[in-house]
Amino acid sequence: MKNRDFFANNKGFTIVEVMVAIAVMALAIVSVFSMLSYSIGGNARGKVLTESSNLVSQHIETILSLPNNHVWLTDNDGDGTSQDIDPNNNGIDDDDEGAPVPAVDGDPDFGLDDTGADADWSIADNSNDYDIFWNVAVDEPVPNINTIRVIAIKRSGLVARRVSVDFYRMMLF
Ligand SMILES: [Ca+2]
Ligand SMILES: [Ca+2]
Ligand SMILES: [Ca+2]
Ligand SMILES: [Ca+2]
Repeated sequence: MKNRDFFANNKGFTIVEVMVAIAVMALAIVSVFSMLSYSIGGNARGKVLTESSNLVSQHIETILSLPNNHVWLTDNDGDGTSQDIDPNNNGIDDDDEGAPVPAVDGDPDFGLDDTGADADWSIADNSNDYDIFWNVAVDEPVPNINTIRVIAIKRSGLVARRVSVDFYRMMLF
């Protein structure tokens, strides 16, 4: 008699109750796990972001300290020069303005966003596992001031991170 009543025993658990309990536990485990991996991901992202921002700042300081005639301050592939020749010379690459402004070379935004072989300049930071690229827009936004965009890209790791910063370099003195 006792054996027959086992599954219907009020003092024990029914199979449905056990299944519900297992489901609730599984849910709890999944949510704890995803909170955990989110926090690990957040930490890694934050670390790489800080790292790449620091590298970009260091490189900007280097560029700012160069003499005006240094080759690193030139538009190496020409896509950052004479790209804003519309009548009002408005600081926007004419390629980004569409009709009726005529296209200049088909490259948007003075080539400032270029990386890899399209970048004006690059250095490999092997010790930190980064590539740093920079591009120069000549006489932008105004004559005798160049806009330079520095881009740091982490090569490998769980999180790909790209940080890019624009700054102006006075070319007169
Ligand atoms: Ca260029
Ligand atoms: Ca323009
Ligand atoms: Ca262009
Ligand atoms: Ca380019």
